[in-house]
Amino acid sequence: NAGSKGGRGALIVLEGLDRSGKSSQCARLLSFLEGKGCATEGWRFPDRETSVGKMISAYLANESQLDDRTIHLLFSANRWEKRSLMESKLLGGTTLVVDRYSYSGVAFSAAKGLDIEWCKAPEVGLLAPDLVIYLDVQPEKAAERGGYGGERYERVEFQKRVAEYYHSLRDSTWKVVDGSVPMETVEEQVRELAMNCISECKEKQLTNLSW
Ligand code: Z5A
Ligand code: MG
Repeated sequence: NAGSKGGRGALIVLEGLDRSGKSSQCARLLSFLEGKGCATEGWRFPDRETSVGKMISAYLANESQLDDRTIHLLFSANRWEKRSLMESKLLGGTTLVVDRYSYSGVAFSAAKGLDIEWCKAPEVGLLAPDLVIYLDVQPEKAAERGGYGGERYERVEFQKRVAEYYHSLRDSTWKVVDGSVPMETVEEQVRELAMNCISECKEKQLTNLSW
């Protein structure tokens, strides 16, 4: 049930490989929607502000070591600790533009070698996105954008595995957008998908990820 007169907000997730442009496009979409007077917030996972998020952040910065299953569960816990706030925002009519979500969680951990079904299990029951925009960029092309570390070859190989797992997670909520074209071109497509989604999901029930 939509909790506000205008209907509920949409849960819009951006996914894609490293450097595919997710954060750039989330920011652009957010300011576009704000300009339209649409109640919107930008969220990202990991949310590094919480105590779980601080553990994740230390791990990503190589300041701490955690085994693969432990960090997987922390990423998932980081989404669970935001679930009820996410639900109340959406029911209150706010659209959430989310930079990475459960798909990152599963694809990255599976690419490290963990069983994909094991990876999916802790995500079940989180809110299901209304729209997942996957920014499609070849790993080699993404690597050229800079910000990649010294172990580029290894990273590109890893990103290729991540891309394969992302591919296996695609469902009816996914829209694949070519992320290798100029930012403004990507932005236009993202806007259109988002606007359609926002108007279509107003009266739709929120559902849970079920995999
Ligand atoms: N991770 C996980 O394992 N499990 C989980 O559950 C979750 C995450 C949620 C940190 O994520 C790591 O956590 C990530 C996955 C893992 N790991 N790795 N490896 P993060 O979200 O904090 O990562 P990030 O560093 O902030 O973002 P990113 O993914 O690397 O980049 P991006 O947001 O997709 O791209 P961007 O910052 O918008 O753009 C990158 C550069 O490309 C920048 O210079 C732009 O100006 C440029 N760019 C962007 N778009 C274009 C186009 N269209 N043309 C040319 N240049 C462009
Ligand atoms: Mg980013």
